[in-house]
Amino acid sequence: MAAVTADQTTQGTLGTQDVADADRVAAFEAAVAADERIEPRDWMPDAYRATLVRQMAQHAHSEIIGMQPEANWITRAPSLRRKAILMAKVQDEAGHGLYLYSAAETLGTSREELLDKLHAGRQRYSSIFNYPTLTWADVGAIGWLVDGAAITNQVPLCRCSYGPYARAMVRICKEESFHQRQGYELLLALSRGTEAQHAMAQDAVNRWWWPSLMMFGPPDEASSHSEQSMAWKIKRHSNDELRRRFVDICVPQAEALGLELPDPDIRWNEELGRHEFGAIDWDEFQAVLKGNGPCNEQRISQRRRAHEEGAWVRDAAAAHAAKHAPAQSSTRTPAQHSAPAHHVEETA
Ligand code: FAQ
Repeated sequence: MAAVTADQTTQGTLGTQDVADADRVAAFEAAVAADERIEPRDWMPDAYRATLVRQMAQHAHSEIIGMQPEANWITRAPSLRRKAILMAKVQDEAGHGLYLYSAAETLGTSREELLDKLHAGRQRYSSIFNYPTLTWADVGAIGWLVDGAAITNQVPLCRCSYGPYARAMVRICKEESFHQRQGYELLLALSRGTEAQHAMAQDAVNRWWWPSLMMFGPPDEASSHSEQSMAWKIKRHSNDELRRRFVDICVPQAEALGLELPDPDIRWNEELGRHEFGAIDWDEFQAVLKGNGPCNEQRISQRRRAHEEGAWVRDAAAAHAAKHAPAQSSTRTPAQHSAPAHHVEETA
């Protein structure tokens, strides 16, 4: 944003405080209207900053909690090839968390602070990761549907008005595309396999379809943040718009896979130029958000345990960085490592 920076305001180059405030608001709004990026040193309204921290933190937490359901299957992958792919995918999710926590740090919130809030239940992560992975086919369903929904939601975030978030999303989306493809390919192999394999793939799709639609958030009329986030160009589309786009993408893919979507009400509406679909169980969504999903307790306690068990890694990294500090460039900071999620047994 070629506008007013914090340095300019603290140096008093804008005259009285009131004029400075009005100028800063005008410069911010003009930059958003012109589709320019807001950068960390640009002035921004407190509420814009708070909204970004909320969304980016929730997003980062989702990436690292989202490692757990699939990590559950690393030791039981059916072949070396599948195991290598799954390990790479789960590691990618850790990397996405890292980019997003780093992007959130540019807004003045440390990774430590955000993790503390997650562990204390004061910040959310995506509802989808509170469902269990009961069979190997769930790995395919997550890739196809969960990563597919994530891409649909996140490609527009590459044009988010906040520069560091938008830039982090570019690489994340490329990696999510690989994740989606591997899930699709896995499901295709099962669908074309034995009768039992086909049934396992269908069962996984039956269980993951509706929760995937919930990933897009509440319906527009119940979405408290959408209007303001869209005005600020943090979000580019409403929750329902993206959900509809996702259904339109999935219907032909399900046909190609030879699998059914578990919704008898899905049908093409010629007039609207899109698919109609059945009612989503928003009571279930709210119950999961309140902590009553099948795996909420397991996910958060596992995350807390992984964090505690990783304390020595963070301490060692900080000690190493301190020891070598004089030899390093002043721009480098001690690495802070978040412990990877460990293997967990699904219980539900
Ligand atoms: N789960 O007013 P809105 C992934 C909350 S990454 C839980 O509509 P907003 C990759 C919302 O926070 C998946 N909470 O909110 C992967 C708000 O709470 P508050 C994560 C939800 O922010 C794949 C309240 O409801 N992706 O999958 C959910 O405008 C495989 C009202 O909602 C992102 O985070 C939900 N589903 O829109 C990793 C993308 N939906 O503050 C591993 C970035 C809503 O009132 C394996 N985020 N809430 O207490 C976004 O695009 C937006 O934040 C939305 C929600 C669209 C999720």
